[in-house]
Amino acid sequence: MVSTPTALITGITGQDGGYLAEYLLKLGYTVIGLRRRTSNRNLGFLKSLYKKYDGHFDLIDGDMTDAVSLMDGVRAVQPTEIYNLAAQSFVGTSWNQPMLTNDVNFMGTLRLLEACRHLEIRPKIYQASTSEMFGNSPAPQNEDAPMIPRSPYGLSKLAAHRLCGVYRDSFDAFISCGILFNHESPRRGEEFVTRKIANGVARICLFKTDAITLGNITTKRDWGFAGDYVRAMWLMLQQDSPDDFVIATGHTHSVQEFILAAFEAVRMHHPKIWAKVSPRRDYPIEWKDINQFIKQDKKLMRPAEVHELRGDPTKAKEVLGWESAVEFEDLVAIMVDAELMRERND
Ligand code: NAP
Ligand code: G4F
Repeated sequence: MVSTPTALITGITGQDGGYLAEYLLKLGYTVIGLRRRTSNRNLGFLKSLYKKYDGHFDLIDGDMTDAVSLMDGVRAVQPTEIYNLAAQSFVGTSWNQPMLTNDVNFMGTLRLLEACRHLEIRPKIYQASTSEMFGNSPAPQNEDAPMIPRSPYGLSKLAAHRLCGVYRDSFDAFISCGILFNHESPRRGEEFVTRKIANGVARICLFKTDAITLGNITTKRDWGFAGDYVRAMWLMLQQDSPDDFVIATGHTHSVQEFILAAFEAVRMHHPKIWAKVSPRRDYPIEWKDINQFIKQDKKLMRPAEVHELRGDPTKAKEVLGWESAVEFEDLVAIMVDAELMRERND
């Protein structure tokens, strides 16, 4: 009898956890998500996976700060692959909660690796590393670019990244690290800038608010679509040997450009809505047309900023055959559409 591969995903309730679970289930995997205890047990869209993939999807309780639950979890599931996505992933919060950030992101990874080290059949492990590890290293950043993080978050992730390298070399463990640049979707957490802008633009265009309050809008990020990026995670674990890969689009845009593109998405795809907001309908929307809707608040500026991220995904293309498939303007439009729908139904 051929047994189906079993994946354990930490961080299943997050943006990437959901897309990855769907992707693996479609491939025929059994997927078990590790989920921490919260007082609100609302599973959101994950609930639908129980029904759709009856017997192939389940959740277990566990917390990255608790070694016992991780040991029990991996022993019970006996996964063939582990995707370690759980994290305190919000960079801004990492200055206010540096110890928690380190405990979850670095120590949590250490606990998980230790839980796997003595298993009879050791799973392949994917570690969610990040472009934040590069700090202000000059763009474009590839796998060999200097890593000089600028936030407690970036530092905790770099420590976990290096730890994975040490376990790979010391114990011959199959651990691949995906150095993922920013990836977004309608499932992005509300505090991240893309979701905040998409929602703010929708609310402005539906006359539910006057402005979006933001921090530094000159910073640049390499934004891709999360649905594309989870495929790269899976591909990394299908290789003969473990390795690290930059996953990115290779293009960068400022926060200001994201704002412009979000209003432009309304003008292009929802002309009737736009006509009520602005009498100017000629292309392109200029900053002077929308400047009135943006406020800046010093409290949202970070103590140290990463100014420009632009990944070089050459290795991922050559080795994994992976390429980002969603263009920047399309990504912005997908997010704005979703927020218009959400706000109209609200
Ligand atoms: P996310 O939406 O913030 O999801 C984080 C997940 O981690 C949530 O399921 C969260 O659970 C869980 N978690 C937090 N603390 C935990 C704990 N103590 N024990 C167990 N689970 C815990 O993040 P994401 O955007 O999906 O990103 C996935 C991973 O990729 C993260 O490690 C992130 O740092 C990394 N990454 C993300 C990006 C990006 O642009 N999205 C880029 C590079 C790297 P709750 O729902 O209970 O909070
Ligand atoms: O959306 P952000 O909070 O994402 P950030 O800091 O780039 O981190 C995300 O991507 C990383 C990969 O590079 C991940 F590892 C990490 O887990 C997370 O998913 O902020 C993007 C930029 C920053 O420069 C920030 O200062 O937007 C700027 N910004 C300006 N105003 C704002 C705001 N960010 C947020 N969240 N909220 C604002 O009001």
